[in-house]
Amino acid sequence: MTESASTNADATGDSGLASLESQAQLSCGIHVTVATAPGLGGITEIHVWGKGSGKLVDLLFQARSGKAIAKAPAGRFLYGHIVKDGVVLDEVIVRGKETDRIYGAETVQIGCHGGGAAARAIIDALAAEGALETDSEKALEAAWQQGRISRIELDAHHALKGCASERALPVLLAELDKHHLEREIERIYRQKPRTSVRGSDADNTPALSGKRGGASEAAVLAIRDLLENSWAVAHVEPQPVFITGFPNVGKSSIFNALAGRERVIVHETPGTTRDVVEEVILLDKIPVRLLDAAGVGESKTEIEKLAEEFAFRALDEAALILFVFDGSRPVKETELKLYRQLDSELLIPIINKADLARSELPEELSGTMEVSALTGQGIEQLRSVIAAKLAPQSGDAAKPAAFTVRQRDLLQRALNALEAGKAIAGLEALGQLLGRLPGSGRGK
Ligand SMILES: Nc1nc2c(ncn2[C@@H]2O[C@H](COP(=O)(O)OP(=O)(O)OP(=O)(O)O)[C@@H](O)[C@H]2O)c(=O)[nH]1
Ligand SMILES: [Mg+2]
Repeated sequence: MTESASTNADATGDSGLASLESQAQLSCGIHVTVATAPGLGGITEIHVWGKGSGKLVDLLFQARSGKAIAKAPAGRFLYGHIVKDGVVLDEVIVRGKETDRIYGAETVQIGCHGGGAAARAIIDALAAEGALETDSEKALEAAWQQGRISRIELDAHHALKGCASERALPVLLAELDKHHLEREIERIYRQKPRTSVRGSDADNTPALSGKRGGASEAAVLAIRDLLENSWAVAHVEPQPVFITGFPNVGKSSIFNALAGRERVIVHETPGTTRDVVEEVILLDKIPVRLLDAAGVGESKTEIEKLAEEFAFRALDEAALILFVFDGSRPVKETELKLYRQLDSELLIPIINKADLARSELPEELSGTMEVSALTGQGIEQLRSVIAAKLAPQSGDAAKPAAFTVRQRDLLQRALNALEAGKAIAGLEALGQLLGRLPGSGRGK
Protein backbone atom coordinates (compact mmCIF):
# COMPACT_ATOMS: atom_id res chain seq x y z
CA MET A 1 0.00 0.00 0.00
CA THR A 2 1.25 3.46 -0.77
CA GLU A 3 1.90 5.92 2.00
CA SER A 4 -0.88 8.22 0.84
CA ALA A 5 -3.38 5.49 1.39
CA SER A 6 -2.67 5.31 5.09
CA THR A 7 -3.51 8.92 5.93
CA ASN A 8 -7.00 9.44 4.68
CA ALA A 9 -8.79 10.01 7.95
CA ASP A 10 -8.49 13.78 7.66
CA ALA A 11 -9.86 13.75 4.13
CA THR A 12 -13.33 12.86 5.33
CA GLY A 13 -14.57 16.40 4.72
CA ASP A 14 -18.03 17.74 5.54
CA SER A 15 -19.93 14.54 5.23
CA GLY A 16 -17.56 12.89 7.71
CA LEU A 17 -20.16 11.55 10.13
CA ALA A 18 -22.45 10.05 7.53
CA SER A 19 -19.48 8.52 5.84
CA LEU A 20 -18.08 7.03 9.07
CA GLU A 21 -21.50 5.55 9.75
CA SER A 22 -21.66 3.90 6.36
CA GLN A 23 -18.08 2.71 6.76
CA ALA A 24 -18.99 1.12 10.07
CA GLN A 25 -21.89 -0.65 8.36
CA LEU A 26 -19.52 -1.82 5.65
CA SER A 27 -17.20 -3.33 8.25
CA CYS A 28 -19.74 -5.81 9.65
CA GLY A 29 -21.65 -8.63 8.08
CA ILE A 30 -21.31 -10.11 4.64
CA HIS A 31 -21.76 -7.79 1.69
CA VAL A 32 -22.48 -8.34 -1.97
CA THR A 33 -22.11 -5.98 -4.91
CA VAL A 34 -21.90 -5.96 -8.69
CA ALA A 35 -18.30 -4.96 -9.34
CA THR A 36 -18.58 -4.43 -13.10
CA ALA A 37 -20.26 -1.49 -14.84
CA PRO A 38 -23.95 -1.85 -15.72
CA GLY A 39 -24.64 -2.69 -19.35
CA LEU A 40 -24.93 -5.58 -21.72
CA GLY A 41 -21.42 -6.94 -21.21
CA GLY A 42 -20.60 -10.62 -21.68
CA ILE A 43 -19.66 -11.20 -18.05
CA THR A 44 -20.76 -9.61 -14.82
CA GLU A 45 -18.59 -9.92 -11.75
CA ILE A 46 -20.19 -10.13 -8.33
CA HIS A 47 -18.12 -9.66 -5.19
CA VAL A 48 -19.13 -11.09 -1.82
CA TRP A 49 -17.00 -10.10 1.15
CA GLY A 50 -16.87 -10.40 4.91
CA LYS A 51 -15.92 -13.17 7.34
CA GLY A 52 -17.63 -16.39 6.27
CA SER A 53 -18.39 -15.23 2.71
CA GLY A 54 -17.01 -18.51 1.29
CA LYS A 55 -19.37 -20.53 3.46
CA LEU A 56 -22.31 -18.30 2.57
CA VAL A 57 -21.75 -18.67 -1.19
CA ASP A 58 -21.30 -22.43 -0.68
CA LEU A 59 -24.96 -22.57 0.40
CA LEU A 60 -25.84 -21.85 -3.25
CA PHE A 61 -22.78 -22.95 -5.23
CA GLN A 62 -22.49 -26.42 -6.71
CA ALA A 63 -19.00 -26.97 -8.13
CA ARG A 64 -18.56 -29.41 -11.01
CA SER A 65 -15.69 -30.93 -9.00
CA GLY A 66 -17.82 -31.14 -5.86
CA LYS A 67 -15.38 -28.85 -3.98
CA ALA A 68 -16.64 -26.25 -1.54
CA ILE A 69 -15.23 -22.71 -1.88
CA ALA A 70 -14.46 -22.56 1.84
CA LYS A 71 -12.37 -25.74 1.55
CA ALA A 72 -10.62 -25.06 -1.76
CA PRO A 73 -7.14 -23.50 -1.73
CA ALA A 74 -7.41 -19.71 -1.67
CA GLY A 75 -7.32 -18.18 -5.14
CA ARG A 76 -8.40 -21.38 -6.94
CA PHE A 77 -11.01 -20.91 -9.70
CA LEU A 78 -13.97 -23.27 -9.45
CA TYR A 79 -16.49 -23.90 -12.19
CA GLY A 80 -20.10 -24.72 -11.36
CA HIS A 81 -23.62 -23.40 -10.92
CA ILE A 82 -25.52 -21.21 -8.52
CA VAL A 83 -28.59 -23.19 -7.56
CA LYS A 84 -31.50 -22.11 -5.39
CA ASP A 85 -34.29 -24.49 -4.37
CA GLY A 86 -33.22 -26.89 -7.10
CA VAL A 87 -33.35 -24.18 -9.82
CA VAL A 88 -30.12 -23.27 -11.63
CA LEU A 89 -29.74 -19.50 -11.55
CA ASP A 90 -26.58 -19.35 -13.66
CA GLU A 91 -23.41 -21.05 -14.75
CA VAL A 92 -20.51 -19.40 -12.91
CA ILE A 93 -16.80 -19.34 -12.17
CA VAL A 94 -16.00 -18.51 -8.56
CA ARG A 95 -12.83 -17.76 -6.69
CA GLY A 96 -12.38 -17.42 -2.94
CA LYS A 97 -9.66 -15.16 -1.52
CA GLU A 98 -8.45 -14.99 2.08
CA THR A 99 -8.49 -11.25 1.79
CA ASP A 100 -9.02 -8.72 -0.96
CA ARG A 101 -7.23 -5.38 -0.85
CA ILE A 102 -10.35 -3.34 -1.65
CA TYR A 103 -12.63 -5.00 0.87
CA GLY A 104 -10.01 -5.86 3.51
CA ALA A 105 -11.78 -9.14 4.26
CA GLU A 106 -12.37 -12.67 2.99
CA THR A 107 -13.86 -12.30 -0.49
CA VAL A 108 -15.54 -14.47 -3.11
CA GLN A 109 -15.60 -13.33 -6.74
CA ILE A 110 -18.41 -14.76 -8.85
CA GLY A 111 -18.25 -14.41 -12.63
CA CYS A 112 -21.72 -14.91 -14.11
CA HIS A 113 -23.43 -14.03 -17.40
CA GLY A 114 -23.80 -10.33 -18.24
CA GLY A 115 -26.98 -8.49 -19.09
CA GLY A 116 -28.20 -7.98 -15.53
CA ALA A 117 -30.76 -10.77 -15.07
CA ALA A 118 -28.32 -13.45 -13.86
CA ALA A 119 -26.58 -11.07 -11.48
CA ARG A 120 -29.93 -9.90 -10.09
CA ALA A 121 -31.07 -13.47 -9.42
CA ILE A 122 -27.77 -14.39 -7.74
CA ILE A 123 -27.70 -11.27 -5.58
CA ASP A 124 -31.32 -11.82 -4.50
CA ALA A 125 -30.46 -15.43 -3.59
CA LEU A 126 -27.40 -14.32 -1.60
CA ALA A 127 -29.45 -11.60 0.11
CA ALA A 128 -32.00 -14.24 1.11
CA GLU A 129 -29.12 -16.07 2.83
CA GLY A 130 -28.21 -12.90 4.75
CA ALA A 131 -25.79 -10.96 2.53
CA LEU A 132 -26.30 -7.19 2.43
CA GLU A 133 -26.50 -5.66 -1.03
CA THR A 134 -24.06 -2.75 -1.20
CA ASP A 135 -23.27 -0.05 -3.70
CA SER A 136 -19.88 -0.80 -5.26
CA GLU A 137 -18.97 2.91 -5.33
CA LYS A 138 -19.50 3.05 -1.55
CA ALA A 139 -17.31 0.00 -1.07
CA LEU A 140 -14.52 1.61 -3.10
CA GLU A 141 -14.92 4.86 -1.22
CA ALA A 142 -14.68 3.00 2.10
CA ALA A 143 -11.51 1.26 0.88
CA TRP A 144 -9.97 4.68 0.34
CA GLN A 145 -11.28 6.21 3.57
CA GLN A 146 -9.95 3.25 5.54
CA GLY A 147 -6.55 3.43 3.85
CA ARG A 148 -6.60 0.19 1.85
CA ILE A 149 -6.35 1.96 -1.48
CA SER A 150 -4.97 5.40 -2.35
CA ARG A 151 -6.95 8.34 -3.72
CA ILE A 152 -5.45 7.88 -7.17
CA GLU A 153 -6.29 4.18 -7.14
CA LEU A 154 -9.85 5.20 -6.28
CA ASP A 155 -9.82 7.49 -9.34
CA ALA A 156 -8.52 4.61 -11.46
CA HIS A 157 -11.17 2.15 -10.21
CA HIS A 158 -13.95 4.68 -10.88
CA ALA A 159 -12.52 5.46 -14.31
CA LEU A 160 -12.16 1.78 -15.19
CA LYS A 161 -15.82 1.15 -14.40
CA GLY A 162 -17.09 3.81 -16.76
CA CYS A 163 -14.33 3.79 -19.37
CA ALA A 164 -15.70 3.68 -22.91
CA SER A 165 -12.35 4.11 -24.62
CA GLU A 166 -10.00 1.24 -25.32
CA ARG A 167 -7.11 3.70 -25.73
CA ALA A 168 -7.37 4.78 -22.08
CA LEU A 169 -7.54 1.24 -20.71
CA PRO A 170 -3.76 0.58 -20.68
CA VAL A 171 -3.24 3.80 -18.70
CA LEU A 172 -5.78 2.82 -16.05
CA LEU A 173 -4.54 -0.75 -15.77
CA ALA A 174 -0.92 0.42 -15.58
CA GLU A 175 -1.86 2.88 -12.83
CA LEU A 176 -3.51 0.14 -10.77
CA ASP A 177 -0.54 -2.15 -11.30
CA LYS A 178 2.48 0.16 -11.29
CA HIS A 179 1.19 3.43 -9.75
CA HIS A 180 3.14 5.62 -12.21
CA LEU A 181 1.13 8.79 -11.60
CA GLU A 182 0.89 8.33 -7.87
CA ARG A 183 4.64 7.74 -7.50
CA GLU A 184 5.46 10.78 -9.59
CA ILE A 185 3.17 13.09 -7.63
CA GLU A 186 4.44 11.57 -4.40
CA ARG A 187 8.00 12.29 -5.56
CA ILE A 188 7.22 15.93 -6.38
CA TYR A 189 5.33 16.35 -3.11
CA ARG A 190 8.20 14.92 -1.06
CA GLN A 191 10.69 17.31 -2.61
CA LYS A 192 8.76 20.08 -0.85
CA PRO A 193 9.07 22.66 -3.62
CA ARG A 194 10.02 25.70 -1.56
CA THR A 195 13.07 27.88 -1.09
CA SER A 196 14.46 30.33 1.36
CA VAL A 197 14.64 33.22 -1.10
CA ARG A 198 13.84 36.57 0.60
CA GLY A 199 10.36 37.97 0.87
CA SER A 200 7.12 36.14 1.37
CA ASP A 201 4.41 35.20 -1.01
CA ALA A 202 0.82 36.35 -0.93
CA ASP A 203 -0.40 33.54 1.31
CA ASN A 204 2.37 34.31 3.79
CA THR A 205 4.12 31.04 3.26
CA PRO A 206 7.81 30.33 2.89
CA ALA A 207 9.05 32.61 0.25
CA LEU A 208 9.42 31.96 -3.42
CA SER A 209 9.08 35.48 -4.70
CA GLY A 210 11.63 36.65 -7.17
CA LYS A 211 13.13 33.44 -8.47
CA ARG A 212 12.12 29.90 -7.81
CA GLY A 213 14.46 27.56 -6.01
CA GLY A 214 15.85 24.32 -7.47
CA ALA A 215 13.21 22.00 -6.01
CA SER A 216 10.43 24.31 -7.12
CA GLU A 217 11.87 24.63 -10.63
CA ALA A 218 12.08 20.84 -10.86
CA ALA A 219 8.50 20.53 -9.58
CA VAL A 220 7.25 23.01 -12.18
CA LEU A 221 8.93 21.06 -14.97
CA ALA A 222 7.65 17.71 -13.68
CA ILE A 223 4.07 19.02 -13.33
CA ARG A 224 4.22 20.51 -16.83
CA ASP A 225 5.25 17.09 -18.13
CA LEU A 226 2.30 15.47 -16.38
CA LEU A 227 -0.11 18.05 -17.80
CA GLU A 228 1.28 17.59 -21.29
CA ASN A 229 0.70 13.87 -20.89
CA SER A 230 -2.92 14.25 -19.78
CA TRP A 231 -4.39 13.10 -23.13
CA ALA A 232 -6.19 10.20 -21.40
CA VAL A 233 -8.58 12.59 -19.57
CA ALA A 234 -10.67 13.08 -22.69
CA HIS A 235 -10.86 9.31 -23.13
CA VAL A 236 -11.94 8.62 -19.57
CA GLU A 237 -14.41 11.45 -18.91
CA PRO A 238 -16.61 12.58 -21.81
CA GLN A 239 -15.80 16.26 -22.34
CA PRO A 240 -18.63 18.76 -22.93
CA VAL A 241 -18.71 20.01 -26.53
CA PHE A 242 -21.25 22.79 -26.93
CA ILE A 243 -22.86 23.83 -30.21
CA THR A 244 -23.77 27.49 -30.25
CA GLY A 245 -24.52 30.36 -32.59
CA PHE A 246 -27.44 32.58 -33.59
CA PRO A 247 -30.93 31.10 -34.02
CA ASN A 248 -31.68 29.03 -37.12
CA VAL A 249 -28.07 28.61 -38.29
CA GLY A 250 -28.40 24.80 -38.09
CA LYS A 251 -27.04 23.95 -34.61
CA SER A 252 -29.56 21.19 -33.98
CA SER A 253 -29.03 19.83 -37.49
CA ILE A 254 -25.30 19.58 -36.81
CA PHE A 255 -26.02 17.96 -33.43
CA ASN A 256 -28.13 15.30 -35.18
CA ALA A 257 -25.54 14.81 -37.91
CA LEU A 258 -22.79 14.24 -35.32
CA ALA A 259 -25.02 12.03 -33.16
CA GLY A 260 -25.95 10.02 -36.25
CA ARG A 261 -29.68 10.15 -35.51
CA GLU A 262 -32.62 12.56 -35.32
CA ARG A 263 -32.22 13.32 -31.64
CA VAL A 264 -33.44 16.95 -31.56
CA ILE A 265 -36.14 18.88 -33.41
CA VAL A 266 -34.98 20.79 -36.47
CA HIS A 267 -37.27 23.44 -37.90
CA GLU A 268 -37.18 26.47 -40.14
CA THR A 269 -38.68 28.60 -37.34
CA PRO A 270 -35.96 30.45 -35.43
CA GLY A 271 -36.06 29.70 -31.69
CA THR A 272 -36.97 26.02 -32.11
CA THR A 273 -34.60 24.67 -29.45
CA ARG A 274 -35.32 25.82 -25.90
CA ASP A 275 -33.82 23.36 -23.42
CA VAL A 276 -30.24 22.18 -23.28
CA VAL A 277 -30.11 18.75 -24.89
CA GLU A 278 -27.15 16.44 -24.49
CA GLU A 279 -25.99 13.08 -25.73
CA VAL A 280 -22.78 11.11 -25.21
CA ILE A 281 -21.38 10.08 -28.58
CA LEU A 282 -18.12 8.47 -29.72
CA LEU A 283 -15.91 10.46 -32.09
CA ASP A 284 -12.86 8.53 -33.27
CA LYS A 285 -13.37 6.30 -30.19
CA ILE A 286 -13.36 9.32 -27.87
CA PRO A 287 -16.49 9.73 -25.75
CA VAL A 288 -17.87 13.27 -26.07
CA ARG A 289 -20.78 14.97 -24.28
CA LEU A 290 -22.42 16.85 -27.12
CA LEU A 291 -24.72 19.72 -26.07
CA ASP A 292 -27.26 21.68 -28.09
CA ALA A 293 -29.26 24.64 -26.81
CA ALA A 294 -31.21 27.69 -27.89
CA GLY A 295 -29.64 30.14 -30.29
CA VAL A 296 -28.10 33.14 -28.58
CA GLY A 297 -27.95 36.85 -29.36
CA GLU A 298 -31.45 37.51 -30.69
CA SER A 299 -33.90 36.57 -27.95
CA LYS A 300 -37.03 38.68 -27.69
CA THR A 301 -39.72 36.87 -25.69
CA GLU A 302 -39.47 35.90 -22.01
CA ILE A 303 -39.07 32.22 -22.90
CA GLU A 304 -36.39 32.99 -25.46
CA LYS A 305 -34.53 35.03 -22.87
CA LEU A 306 -34.72 32.16 -20.38
CA ALA A 307 -33.60 29.68 -23.04
CA GLU A 308 -30.68 31.96 -23.87
CA GLU A 309 -29.70 32.11 -20.19
CA PHE A 310 -29.61 28.29 -20.07
CA ALA A 311 -27.48 28.27 -23.20
CA PHE A 312 -24.98 30.73 -21.70
CA ARG A 313 -24.73 28.63 -18.55
CA ALA A 314 -23.91 25.52 -20.59
CA LEU A 315 -21.38 27.57 -22.54
CA ASP A 316 -19.45 28.25 -19.33
CA GLU A 317 -18.72 24.56 -18.79
CA ALA A 318 -17.73 23.72 -22.34
CA ALA A 319 -14.39 22.10 -23.10
CA LEU A 320 -14.96 22.97 -26.76
CA ILE A 321 -17.38 25.38 -28.45
CA LEU A 322 -18.61 24.80 -32.00
CA PHE A 323 -19.72 28.25 -33.14
CA VAL A 324 -22.03 27.85 -36.12
CA PHE A 325 -22.62 30.50 -38.81
CA ASP A 326 -25.18 30.22 -41.60
CA GLY A 327 -23.14 30.53 -44.82
CA SER A 328 -26.23 31.24 -46.95
CA ARG A 329 -26.81 34.66 -45.41
CA PRO A 330 -24.47 37.54 -44.52
CA VAL A 331 -22.80 37.20 -41.10
CA LYS A 332 -24.16 39.83 -38.71
CA GLU A 333 -21.91 42.20 -36.82
CA THR A 334 -23.62 41.13 -33.55
CA GLU A 335 -22.78 37.50 -34.37
CA LEU A 336 -19.12 38.34 -34.85
CA LYS A 337 -19.12 40.38 -31.66
CA LEU A 338 -20.36 37.41 -29.64
CA TYR A 339 -17.94 35.08 -31.41
CA ARG A 340 -15.00 37.32 -30.52
CA GLN A 341 -16.02 37.40 -26.86
CA LEU A 342 -15.57 33.64 -26.46
CA ASP A 343 -12.34 31.95 -25.44
CA SER A 344 -10.52 31.46 -28.74
CA GLU A 345 -8.67 28.38 -27.42
CA LEU A 346 -11.97 26.54 -27.07
CA LEU A 347 -13.57 27.74 -30.30
CA ILE A 348 -14.13 25.85 -33.54
CA PRO A 349 -15.96 28.11 -36.03
CA ILE A 350 -18.14 26.34 -38.59
CA ILE A 351 -19.90 27.65 -41.70
CA ASN A 352 -23.06 25.57 -42.17
CA LYS A 353 -25.42 25.19 -45.16
CA ALA A 354 -22.53 24.75 -47.59
CA ASP A 355 -25.00 23.14 -50.02
CA LEU A 356 -26.61 26.56 -50.62
CA ALA A 357 -25.16 29.53 -52.54
CA ARG A 358 -22.68 31.19 -50.24
CA SER A 359 -22.91 34.72 -49.02
CA GLU A 360 -19.66 36.66 -48.71
CA LEU A 361 -17.68 35.92 -45.54
CA PRO A 362 -15.98 38.50 -43.34
CA GLU A 363 -12.19 38.44 -43.55
CA GLU A 364 -11.68 36.86 -40.11
CA LEU A 365 -13.77 33.83 -41.07
CA SER A 366 -11.96 33.09 -44.33
CA GLY A 367 -10.62 29.55 -44.36
CA THR A 368 -13.24 28.40 -41.81
CA MET A 369 -14.40 24.81 -42.11
CA GLU A 370 -17.59 24.45 -44.18
CA VAL A 371 -20.18 21.77 -43.61
CA SER A 372 -23.69 20.91 -44.66
CA ALA A 373 -25.71 19.23 -41.96
CA LEU A 374 -28.30 18.56 -44.66
CA THR A 375 -26.09 16.61 -47.10
CA GLY A 376 -23.43 15.45 -44.60
CA GLN A 377 -20.66 17.33 -46.41
CA GLY A 378 -17.75 18.03 -44.05
CA ILE A 379 -19.29 16.23 -41.08
CA GLU A 380 -16.65 13.46 -41.03
CA GLN A 381 -13.92 16.10 -41.07
CA LEU A 382 -15.66 17.93 -38.25
CA ARG A 383 -15.69 14.71 -36.18
CA SER A 384 -11.94 14.32 -36.65
CA VAL A 385 -11.25 17.98 -35.84
CA ILE A 386 -13.21 17.74 -32.56
CA ALA A 387 -11.52 14.47 -31.58
CA ALA A 388 -8.06 15.81 -32.39
CA LYS A 389 -8.67 18.98 -30.40
CA LEU A 390 -9.92 17.11 -27.33
CA ALA A 391 -7.28 14.38 -27.32
CA PRO A 392 -4.45 15.48 -29.58
CA GLN A 393 -2.35 12.35 -29.10
CA SER A 394 -2.14 9.03 -27.38
CA GLY A 395 0.70 8.70 -24.95
CA ASP A 396 2.89 6.01 -23.56
CA ALA A 397 1.01 4.02 -20.87
CA ALA A 398 4.35 3.45 -19.11
CA LYS A 399 4.73 7.18 -18.47
CA PRO A 400 2.87 8.87 -15.61
CA ALA A 401 -0.36 10.31 -17.05
CA ALA A 402 -3.21 12.26 -15.46
CA PHE A 403 -6.47 10.59 -16.43
CA THR A 404 -9.30 12.51 -14.72
CA VAL A 405 -10.47 16.13 -14.77
CA ARG A 406 -9.95 16.24 -10.98
CA GLN A 407 -6.29 15.29 -11.39
CA ARG A 408 -5.72 17.63 -14.32
CA ASP A 409 -7.36 20.59 -12.52
CA LEU A 410 -5.35 20.03 -9.34
CA LEU A 411 -2.11 19.69 -11.31
CA GLN A 412 -2.94 22.94 -13.09
CA ARG A 413 -3.68 24.60 -9.75
CA ALA A 414 -0.36 23.34 -8.32
CA LEU A 415 1.49 24.61 -11.39
CA ASN A 416 -0.15 28.05 -11.28
CA ALA A 417 0.64 28.36 -7.58
CA LEU A 418 4.29 27.30 -7.93
CA GLU A 419 4.78 29.57 -10.93
CA ALA A 420 3.37 32.44 -8.87
CA GLY A 421 5.80 31.60 -6.07
CA LYS A 422 3.11 30.23 -3.75
CA ALA A 423 4.78 27.08 -2.47
CA ILE A 424 2.24 26.15 0.18
CA ALA A 425 -0.71 26.55 -2.17
CA GLY A 426 1.15 24.36 -4.67
CA LEU A 427 1.80 21.69 -2.05
CA GLU A 428 -1.82 21.86 -0.96
CA ALA A 429 -3.04 21.13 -4.48
CA LEU A 430 -0.64 18.17 -4.74
CA GLY A 431 -1.76 16.98 -1.30
CA GLN A 432 -5.39 17.09 -2.41
CA LEU A 433 -4.47 15.10 -5.47
CA LEU A 434 -3.03 12.42 -3.21
CA GLY A 435 -6.10 12.62 -0.98
CA ARG A 436 -4.17 13.92 1.97
CA LEU A 437 -5.93 17.13 2.85
CA PRO A 438 -9.40 18.44 3.62
CA GLY A 439 -11.07 19.35 0.36
CA SER A 440 -9.59 16.40 -1.53
CA GLY A 441 -13.21 15.67 -2.25
CA ARG A 442 -14.71 12.34 -1.33
CA GLY A 443 -15.96 10.58 -4.44
CA LYS A 444 -14.82 13.18 -6.91
N1 LIG B 1 -29.93 23.86 -46.85
C1 LIG B 1 -29.60 23.58 -45.61
N2 LIG B 1 -30.48 23.80 -44.62
C2 LIG B 1 -30.10 23.50 -43.36
C3 LIG B 1 -28.83 22.99 -43.05
N3 LIG B 1 -28.75 22.82 -41.72
C4 LIG B 1 -29.94 23.23 -41.22
N4 LIG B 1 -30.74 23.64 -42.20
C5 LIG B 1 -32.10 24.15 -42.05
O1 LIG B 1 -32.07 25.32 -41.27
C6 LIG B 1 -33.24 25.42 -40.43
C7 LIG B 1 -32.82 25.55 -38.99
O2 LIG B 1 -32.16 24.36 -38.61
P1 LIG B 1 -31.96 23.97 -37.05
O3 LIG B 1 -31.03 22.83 -37.02
O4 LIG B 1 -33.28 23.81 -36.39
O5 LIG B 1 -31.26 25.30 -36.56
P2 LIG B 1 -30.90 25.76 -35.06
O6 LIG B 1 -29.69 26.60 -35.14
O7 LIG B 1 -30.88 24.61 -34.15
O8 LIG B 1 -32.16 26.68 -34.74
P3 LIG B 1 -32.72 27.15 -33.31
O9 LIG B 1 -32.85 25.97 -32.42
O10 LIG B 1 -34.05 27.72 -33.67
O11 LIG B 1 -31.79 28.20 -32.80
C8 LIG B 1 -34.04 24.15 -40.73
O12 LIG B 1 -35.04 24.46 -41.68
C9 LIG B 1 -33.02 23.20 -41.32
O13 LIG B 1 -33.58 22.24 -42.18
C10 LIG B 1 -27.92 22.76 -44.13
O14 LIG B 1 -26.79 22.30 -43.97
N5 LIG B 1 -28.37 23.08 -45.38
MG1 LIG C 1 -31.99 24.17 -32.51
